Amino acid sequence: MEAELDLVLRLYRTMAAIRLTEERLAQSHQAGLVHGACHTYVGEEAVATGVCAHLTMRDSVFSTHRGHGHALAKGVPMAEVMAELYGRELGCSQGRGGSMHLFKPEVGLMGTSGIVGPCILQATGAGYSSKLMKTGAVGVAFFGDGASNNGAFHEGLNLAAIYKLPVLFVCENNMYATEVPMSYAAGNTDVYMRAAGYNIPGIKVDGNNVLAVYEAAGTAIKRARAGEGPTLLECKTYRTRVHAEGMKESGYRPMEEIAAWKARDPLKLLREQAMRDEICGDPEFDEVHSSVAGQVAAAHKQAVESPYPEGRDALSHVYYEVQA
Ligand SMILES: Cc1ncc(C[n+]2csc(CCOP(=O)(O)OP(=O)(O)O)c2C)c(N)n1
Repeated sequence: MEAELDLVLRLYRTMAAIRLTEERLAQSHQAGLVHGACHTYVGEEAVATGVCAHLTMRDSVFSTHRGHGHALAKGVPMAEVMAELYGRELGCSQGRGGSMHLFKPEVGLMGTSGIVGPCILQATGAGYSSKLMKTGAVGVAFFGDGASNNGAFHEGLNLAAIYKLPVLFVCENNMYATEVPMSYAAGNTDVYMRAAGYNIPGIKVDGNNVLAVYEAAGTAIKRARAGEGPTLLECKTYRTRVHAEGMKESGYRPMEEIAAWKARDPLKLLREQAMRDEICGDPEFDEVHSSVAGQVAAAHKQAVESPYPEGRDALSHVYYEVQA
């Protein structure tokens, strides 16, 4: 087990990397550098960070339209994430995919997707493959509360349950699917309770508390690796920016609610907790924060300096090429 200080600063570093990358991407979107949509993960950083801290490169992550944080936490370099949104050669999908098609199988990031729901089934498939091949790897699906009302949720959880597959289903319940409140879309807004229908553990955790997410995910992943089957982990969280960059707060959620969640910022909560527990204080966090800020600035520079793909290469890197 890592020393507490190392763990706290490691988790903080990942959250800061996601936060500062997202803020840079939001500015880049305003400047017209981003081609296509840009759904940021600001406010939800603790979820990807706490879960991915337990994963190795052999474990697979399947993600959503809001996937930059998952990609970064799983180990895709910042410059490759940014360059992908800027449509450049350096991008992890060679600039072909943009924000919602981030892929880097070498580190186990098996894809972000604009189609809401299927990542649940793909992670189930990864769990099935792991079981057949006896690799010990875990499949992880990150998805929103909106996706939990999609048929893929039932199919994936049911299949994983009956075959006891090594899968972690992580529901990032930020209370809204675009502008539709979960309280309007579901009879029971507690997604974790649905686990009982599949006879698997369902855990609810404060998704803004990275140490709580880390602990709950650790238990679930240990269980998966031991062959005991899947877990549904519901992280209660909030996106503090608009659904997608360029949209406006149109009145579907109260400003006081946004302010209340901003006051529970996951980076701030970790600082406060570490100070209360006398693990470390602002100087240590500030040092990490400024070193991450330097990395983000360098990654952005590298990304904008990367060329756009040549027209003649439009059909390469699109399909898997079998080596002769
Ligand atoms: C299958 C499918 N249905 C609908 C959409 C349109 N859509 C895009 S984002 C979104 C909301 C998803 O909400 P949620 O799963 O809670 O994720 P969040 O955006 O809150 O992170 C919807 C419905 C889609 N992309 N795919």
